[in-house]
Amino acid sequence: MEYNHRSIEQKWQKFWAANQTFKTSESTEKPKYYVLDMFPYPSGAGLHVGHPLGYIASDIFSRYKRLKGFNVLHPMGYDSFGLPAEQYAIETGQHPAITTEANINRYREQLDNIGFSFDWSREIRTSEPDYYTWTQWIFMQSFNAWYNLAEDKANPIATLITKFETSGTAEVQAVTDEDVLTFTAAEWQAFTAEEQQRELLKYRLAYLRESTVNWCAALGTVLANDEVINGVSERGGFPVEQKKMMQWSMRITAYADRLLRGLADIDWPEPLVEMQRNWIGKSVGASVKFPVPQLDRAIEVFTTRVDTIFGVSFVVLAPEHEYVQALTTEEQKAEVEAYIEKTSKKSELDRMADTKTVSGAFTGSYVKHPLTGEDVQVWIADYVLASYGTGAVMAVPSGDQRDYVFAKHFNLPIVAISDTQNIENEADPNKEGRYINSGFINGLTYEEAVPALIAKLEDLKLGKAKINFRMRDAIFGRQRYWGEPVPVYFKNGLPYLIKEEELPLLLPEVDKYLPTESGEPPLGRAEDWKYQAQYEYELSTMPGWAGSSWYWFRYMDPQNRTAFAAKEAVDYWKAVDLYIGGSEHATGHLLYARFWNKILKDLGFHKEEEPFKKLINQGMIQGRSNFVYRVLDENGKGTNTFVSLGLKDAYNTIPLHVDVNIVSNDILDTEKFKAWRPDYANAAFILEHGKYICGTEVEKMSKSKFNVVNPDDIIAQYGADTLRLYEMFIGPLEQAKPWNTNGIEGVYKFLRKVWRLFHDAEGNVVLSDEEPTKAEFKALHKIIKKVADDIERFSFNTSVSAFMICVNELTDLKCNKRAILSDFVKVLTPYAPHITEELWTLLGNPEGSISYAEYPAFNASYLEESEFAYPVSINGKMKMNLPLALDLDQNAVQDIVLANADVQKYLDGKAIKKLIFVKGKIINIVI
Ligand code: ANZ
Repeated sequence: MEYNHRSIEQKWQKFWAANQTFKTSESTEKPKYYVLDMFPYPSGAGLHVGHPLGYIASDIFSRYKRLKGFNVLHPMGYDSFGLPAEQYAIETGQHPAITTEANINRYREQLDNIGFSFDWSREIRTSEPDYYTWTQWIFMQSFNAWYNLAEDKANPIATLITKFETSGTAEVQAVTDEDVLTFTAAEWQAFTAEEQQRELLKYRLAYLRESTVNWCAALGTVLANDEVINGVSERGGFPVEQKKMMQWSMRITAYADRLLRGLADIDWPEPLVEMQRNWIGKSVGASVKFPVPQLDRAIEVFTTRVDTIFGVSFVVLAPEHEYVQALTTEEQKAEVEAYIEKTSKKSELDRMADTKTVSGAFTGSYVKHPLTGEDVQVWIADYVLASYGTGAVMAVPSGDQRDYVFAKHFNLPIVAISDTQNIENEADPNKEGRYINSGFINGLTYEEAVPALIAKLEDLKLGKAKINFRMRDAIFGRQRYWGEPVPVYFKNGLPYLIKEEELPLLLPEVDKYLPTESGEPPLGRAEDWKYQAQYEYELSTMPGWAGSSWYWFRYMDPQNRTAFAAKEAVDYWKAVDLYIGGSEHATGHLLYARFWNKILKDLGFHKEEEPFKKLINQGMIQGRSNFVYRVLDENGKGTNTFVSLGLKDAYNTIPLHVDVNIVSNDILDTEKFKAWRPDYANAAFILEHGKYICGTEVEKMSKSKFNVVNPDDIIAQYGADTLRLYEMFIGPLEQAKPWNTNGIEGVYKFLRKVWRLFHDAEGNVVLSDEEPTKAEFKALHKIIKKVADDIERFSFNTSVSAFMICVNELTDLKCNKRAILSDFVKVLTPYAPHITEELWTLLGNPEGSISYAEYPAFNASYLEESEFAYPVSINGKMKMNLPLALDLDQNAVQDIVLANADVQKYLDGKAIKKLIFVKGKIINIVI
């Protein structure tokens, strides 16, 4: 029988499904291993060959780990809430649940074709009520929790209430909103229930607060910073304004330091760790107060350079700072208001990016320098961000470039504060010299000055050491339909949770997936949708990241109706051992998932500080586009003639993308091209050597570039095993690389060669039970070692070439020994599971057991050489090679060498003086 990938692959895919071969349970003696893929958003376009890259790698790893005796959890599901389905619903009126279901079915079919060893009995979908019940439940846990700094962990809110009841705020160290009250136990007791709720909201991990958002009125929604480009929405180009709104937020900042520290304990790619580190953005510095006598308050600034405090020449507030109005004098009012109006149109991102324009306005007021008592001008400028630090800076033109440019522009003083500073053309923030013009720190070094200043400021109660994080609390609401409803209702303007037993709060039906006429989110359209028929529910839904921030737990126990996962399952599977996915999730998903993991840990639901121990980013597979060259006439108009790549320079042409599926090895199928589009039906071609050669370029894989390759097409032609091997073969997993089918034939040929090792020319199975030769053992044990080493290093591409070498060797040796081939298929099965199942059966094993066979043990002695071809020299001149056993001693060697007929010829009857012998290296005869 010839190798027939189609029938073999279908047979085994059916077998695995029918026998639930990859169904995993917790009750086993084997050690556990959890391999997770980033689950897909099921889009309408289906999978292209880039998507399964990571899934193939993780599947190889999972299959390998099973062979190594591990109980492997390898699940798959769908991140099925999200914008595209909703956008489609708006355009077509089709319920997003329906398109989502159709897309999932299509994904499933495509995934099944590739032969993954997923435990499909554990499939999850984030948009199913069964699942989002628990997303809502986790939200409730966060609402019912506060961050206790004394224990450096979240605690149930009940413990905070107890503290308030017994000692007020005196004993409480918490991460909170800025405007918390200070009160005694008696005062707490005297608060009304609503006052108490309002105060607790400032402590909860999930809380409501007013935040500045990018509001797009035309789309009726808040947009993330990266959805706003140059002040307009990325989608549709509608105007976006900065607006204050009550929004649900998650107090991720409470975890900033733990999120940072945790990075040291996980094995993630360094660039990714660095991105998270920057995102968290820890700055060590000081907060300093500049008294404002006229308001009887102080402006607090955050600085990382308290040592420059004597170089302060003015103070700058963000235009949104709460003191701006009170500080603006009558004379400056018009200017300040005009400036605020102008700057409100810019997003924070634009403000950070713009380092060129210098703009600002003087408020007309002064504050007191905390150490000199001198008057310091107060300005507003948009280079100071409202949301960072305290929204105010002490400006030191000699130390900070933005302050320098600002001072130059507005003619404000610039004073050098260090004897080594050169501030002719720019700020010189050096810390090397000794201080000058700096009061009591004059003559000190940086290391001496900082503690002295902090101590002084603390004495004066005008400052203290402070650590600041760049990270902001995460906004947790979208004014959208297709997401999890927030399980909250409002009474007198205050939010309350629904009862746990009332979960899930189902996503209600609406007539249209658009905001209401009065600008409320789509859920505002739901009829009779009220808690206890009277209280308004929260109308925004959860953000895209909610469902993916805990999904790895659900796979541990997906059908559980009484918990997000049973304690036994969570204790058994613990954390994800290997997580594979794209680097685009570096700061979104991967940060939020770590955050929720820590909340659930703090509240006692599991014990793992970090959810993903090892993480690998698979590189992007780019498209390899093909071009045809349309000839232009003398007026520059396109003709219907196309010239081949090599001849195009003789013509005036424009390149056009052509569907890569009608091009093979860069040669265009001209008949298919004519049939591709009606206007090409009469196309004429200028060929080279009888062929039309297309141009190529590596670009993003996308429909508009006609370079999308569907794995289904590859599988139909070559089979899933070829696709799997080929995806690994094209390059290192982590690297970006173009898809290029040119080499796929070679991989396909390799599998046919494997097949032929088992069959004679007539296609009969011929296997021998003879003892293998040394050479056969050597070829086998080389691959046993190589593949295990490669997989453990996640170097999958190198294994594929090693397989090819091994099969060539076995073919040359005409090896059909059962003992060799049966180990060989075990080594190959993670990569090519279908053909190896079939061959395993041909070897006489019970059907379908290769997935749980044992990875062959490596025996190093097979790789040791037993013979060496010695170079034999006479008087230092190399004459010949002589293969000899390596265990011979000098005497035995001498006997053999001298008896050798060729050596005799060279000696020509002469007597030898001596024979120099170095084991494994040389033989030199001296005559
Ligand atoms: C005085 C000073 C002197 C500063 C000097 C720097 C150099 P990172 O490291 O990013 O935390 N700053 C503080 N809050 C700000 C805000 N809301 N918007 C814009 N800038 C702000 O930087 C902290 C430094 O950035 C602070 O230290 C402050 O300027 C500025 F030679 O204070 B510095």
